[in-house]
Amino acid sequence: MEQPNGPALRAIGTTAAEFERDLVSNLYFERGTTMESASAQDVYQSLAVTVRDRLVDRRARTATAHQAANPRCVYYLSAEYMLGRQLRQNLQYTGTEEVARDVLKGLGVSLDEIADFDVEPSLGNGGLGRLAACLLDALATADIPAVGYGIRYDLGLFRQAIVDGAQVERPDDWAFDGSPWEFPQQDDRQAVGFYGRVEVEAGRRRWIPEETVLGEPSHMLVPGYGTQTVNIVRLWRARADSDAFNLADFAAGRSAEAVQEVLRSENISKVLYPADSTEFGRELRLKQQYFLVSCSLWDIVRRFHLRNSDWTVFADKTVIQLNDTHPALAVPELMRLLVDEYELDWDTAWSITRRTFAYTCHTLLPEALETWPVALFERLLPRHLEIVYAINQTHLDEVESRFPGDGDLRRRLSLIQEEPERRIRMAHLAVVGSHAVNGVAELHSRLLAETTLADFARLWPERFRNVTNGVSPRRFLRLANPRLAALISERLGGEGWLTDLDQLRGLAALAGDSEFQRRWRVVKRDNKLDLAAYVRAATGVVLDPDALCDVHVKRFHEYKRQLLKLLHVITLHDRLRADPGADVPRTVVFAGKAAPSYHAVKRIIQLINGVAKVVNADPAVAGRLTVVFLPDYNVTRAELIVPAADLSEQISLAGKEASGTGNMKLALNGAVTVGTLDGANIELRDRVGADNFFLFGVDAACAAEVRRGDYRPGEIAGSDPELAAALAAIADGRYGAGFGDVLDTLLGRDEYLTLADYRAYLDAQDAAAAAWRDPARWTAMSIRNTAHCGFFSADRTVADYRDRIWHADPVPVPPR
Ligand code: 26W
Repeated sequence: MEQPNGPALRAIGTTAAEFERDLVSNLYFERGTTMESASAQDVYQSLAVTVRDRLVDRRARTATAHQAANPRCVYYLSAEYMLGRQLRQNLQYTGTEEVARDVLKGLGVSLDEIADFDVEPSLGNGGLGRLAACLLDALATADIPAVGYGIRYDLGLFRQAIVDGAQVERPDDWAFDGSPWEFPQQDDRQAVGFYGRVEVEAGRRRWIPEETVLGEPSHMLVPGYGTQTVNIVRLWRARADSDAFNLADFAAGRSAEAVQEVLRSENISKVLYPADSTEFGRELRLKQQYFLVSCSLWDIVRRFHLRNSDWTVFADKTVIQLNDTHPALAVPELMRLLVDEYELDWDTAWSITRRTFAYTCHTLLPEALETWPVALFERLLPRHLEIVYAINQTHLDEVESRFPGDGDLRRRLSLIQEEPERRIRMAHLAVVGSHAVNGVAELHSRLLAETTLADFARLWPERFRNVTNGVSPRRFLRLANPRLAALISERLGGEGWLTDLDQLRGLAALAGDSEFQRRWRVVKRDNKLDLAAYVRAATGVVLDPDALCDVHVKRFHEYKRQLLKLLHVITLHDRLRADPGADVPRTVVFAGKAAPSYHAVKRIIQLINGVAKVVNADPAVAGRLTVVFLPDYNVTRAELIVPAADLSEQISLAGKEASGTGNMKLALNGAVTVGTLDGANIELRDRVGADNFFLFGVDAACAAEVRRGDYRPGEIAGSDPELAAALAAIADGRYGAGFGDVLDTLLGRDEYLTLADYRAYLDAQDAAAAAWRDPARWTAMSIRNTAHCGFFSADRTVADYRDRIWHADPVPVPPR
């Protein structure tokens, strides 16, 4: 349990001497060694503890301030968090980076070497998980009381290796060497039930679980930037009861059976599901979701009761944001707690529940909208099924009263899908149980209200809002791109822009300034040298730091159209073999993971590596075109690639990418976007100006139209010689045999209109090449992109959530 205001604190000194004293004593008392015999891991762990302790004090004062203020608190429920490495962040947020660098130097050690021992806890798949981390960072920076809840997976998102051009997945045991950033709290364990039956006791329905697992929290500190607030993210780990090990089996030599119970329990938080847009429908996944929800709601109610006793103020003190449908079970779970455990009447409980929850949807893909078989639900969560039915009854009664006799509407709005199999629609449950529903970009929120959730938007238009995503400028500019951050602070007269990103607008006036342009280009080139050094070490591929650095980095999915980028590369290969001057010197960087069972895109990864191998070995294009696939893309890799990028590929089919956040990170770091009118690309183009954005392709309405119509990709291929040549090159096996399956997806259905947008895309790329040939023009475009990215700060996103959904006020935390 957290102790506010703690003992007299030794570890808050800011001088180099005090820092060194604490580091050396942590080495001695935490690791039992001295600098003379310490390993790099020892130094890393001790450095981490030394920095962490400087945050603990702020955390204690935050807890004290929150206890006293009894504020409205934001609880963020997410199955995924991509927090990134913590050491540099915490050094920057405690203002000890330079002190640490000097002290370590004095001890004969380089901070950069030690920092490489910092392991990123990759407890997420992609956009949704990273957004959660950026929002927590911005919440703390805004002094808003908040707790993030998640699952402490033992194994994070798989590590990706490329073997003979193909993705190979390896387990990611991120805490193998122990993570110094987490605080396990065994005394806060919580029992979570599964299966069993429902009984009636004293007229009340009571769930008797057949199986229980313990949920043990460990939290990580979430410091605000330039403020005292330190919030937390609480991650739940499944533990077996201490008597789960079956000694009798063991004594009888049945050792596997002996640990069965233990494994079954701890399996729940063993591994993150690596799917980022296709539901898995596995029982263990549903158990993970209920495990997260049960532990978190128990903790939220416990915190409420620390300061309040009257349930009627629960929704005034508590707002729970559902990060997509993955934690949507929180709706029936809160109802179960209020009605079954705390014996409130149904209507009071329902009113509290609705006023407490808000739901963010992060996708438009039908296959990503989770539904669970009623049969599985009934077996695993029998009481929750009853509650879902009761909620559905209340809901459909309201629908009937508002739209009498419209059976179709009731069927469409029901929480239960009846055909072909009875399944629970988790998005419907989240909408019905929430007072606010938002998409993550203007187009996305509009399409949600017009298509996916149109019937609900008609029923409750007042609930539907938009909150466009944002990114943390602390992580994705200050930390990832210190060279650019220093140049910006120099020209803007300080670091105010880091917590007020609109100040970047001050750079626009310098867009044409030749000296500033020169400095801007030097920064970008030095970042490209860093990337080149890493790429050479990791893949052997040599990058030219003066070439146009063209990046397509994100999860692999057909709608993100990595294949369109590849068709461009193949066409460039053809053009350059015919005319070396056909394009500007260009480096194309691909990076991203594919869900292990998503074979179609794993084939695309193989083809990309096939193309890279041939192009990079082709003397006809040497020095003109280089292609590299960078393995194991994650937050740390993004921090290396984003600052080095010149051209940002945001080429998804319009209407498919809910928002995108990589687009924001790249533009913020001076990359110019080539993109479609999809997700937040639209708002990005509106902000940076159409002249500073290479637009192409059909828009969402047209894409839907073409999809509805008689679309013939084969004919497009037939009518465009360059496209036909590129497809033929694949068919002929120029980049490796047997990629007919990839061609079939294009010449067959071409679900994501890759061929339809090909020519427009090539034209946009030619326009980009033309701009790149004029360094003054390109650099001005680059500077304007950064200058006009203020809107895409996660601080603005949090301010919007505050104004439109959370209505939670900051609680200032006094300095010591
Ligand atoms: C059931 C499996 C599953 C797992 C994760 C389905 C869907 C998801 C996520 C919602 C996928 C995701 O990460 N969506 C991305 O969320 C980002 C943050 O809002 C957006 O910027 C991206 O456009 C969106 O694809």
